[in-house]
Amino acid sequence: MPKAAILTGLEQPLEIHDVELESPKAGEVKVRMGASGVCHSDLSVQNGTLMGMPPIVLGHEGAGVIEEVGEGVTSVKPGDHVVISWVPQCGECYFCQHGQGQLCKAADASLATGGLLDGTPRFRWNDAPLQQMAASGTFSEVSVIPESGAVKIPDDVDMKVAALIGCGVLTGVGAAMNTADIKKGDTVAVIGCGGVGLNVIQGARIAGAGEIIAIDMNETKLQMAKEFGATATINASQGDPISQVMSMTEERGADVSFEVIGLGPTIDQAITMTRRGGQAILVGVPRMDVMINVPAFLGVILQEKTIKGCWYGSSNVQQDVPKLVDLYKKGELKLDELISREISLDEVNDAFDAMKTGEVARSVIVY
Ligand code: PAD
Ligand code: ZN
Repeated sequence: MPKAAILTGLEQPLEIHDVELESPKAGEVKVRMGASGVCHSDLSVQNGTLMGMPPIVLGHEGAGVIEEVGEGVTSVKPGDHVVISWVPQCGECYFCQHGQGQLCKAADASLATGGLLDGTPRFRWNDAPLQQMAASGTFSEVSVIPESGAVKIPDDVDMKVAALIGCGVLTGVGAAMNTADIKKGDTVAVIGCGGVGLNVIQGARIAGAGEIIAIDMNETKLQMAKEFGATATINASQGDPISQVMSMTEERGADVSFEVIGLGPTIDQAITMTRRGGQAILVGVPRMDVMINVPAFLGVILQEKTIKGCWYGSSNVQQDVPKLVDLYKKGELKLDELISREISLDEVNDAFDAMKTGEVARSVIVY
């Protein structure tokens, strides 16, 4: 029986228990986890910002080794190393067929139910089904996921790095390279320099941005942002970031702004600090009741601003995971540097605390 970290109630610390795990059904695979990052979205399920009904095994940023495959599985075999995609992309629905696999229709069922593609989870605990976050549940030594959620990678990629690719890197780098249209020399502003925001910064650097303004309230994060490619920093705890971005851009605003926290006020800041004709990309996931406050005519139409949501970095995981691995191997993507702490599964609550104080980029559970 694998050990897993279970959220038993909203705002409760995770509990480590032995859980039962069924064999993979047709089109599913069993993965022995090598590592799992702790992402803000895990914390957001714990505090009720994101849906997910306890009891549930959290964790969605993981990588591991295939241990068993269900009937009909052809893309991976036991022994293969895989990155886990928390949006399993079926390849067949309207969205997958239109180059928007990140919006896969089949994946919706798992997000809504806490199960796999058929709506049922493979974990059991206390004689009842136990949900798994986003068709993954990577805070477990072993998990069963859809075949389409297992993306094969070379065996020589460190599991910790591979795990980070599964969410923070695909989302952050993808936001800059896929969701946004960054032109050579553009000025980019990034609000929030955590595990995802630092990846937006390095994605913007690779996309050719000229100036990258990093905004955070934590000095350590701003220092990290510089290592990841930021050319200027603004500490948002020491004054209004909008006026500072304006003065850095001849009062025009940034060509492209990213919000990577998930708060109403910073979403409004991102839109306001975007120049006329520019793009505001919203990555952070706010509470369900947060509204975007922007005047339709003076704020959007006359300004011709694009306000665009970003889901999973607009990634096609089968294409983008190998690309990111290549960029990492060429030394263009900093991934080892994202790992602030290596922890064991039973230290996962400490990782949540560290994330709340903003002191880490990523804590990574090593199994
Ligand atoms: P994180 O907690 O590592 O980073 C958040 C950062 O924001 C920290 O560095 C904080 O110091 C900083 N911060 C907090 N408040 C402010 C403020 N008012 N002004 C400036 N800086 C501030 O989180 P993360 O990087 O893991 O995740 C960021 C968000 O992205 C979070 O909402 C998560 O749920 C979301 C996310 N979205 C997707 C997607 O597909 N859209 C995927 C993965 C994560
Ligand atoms: Zn995540």
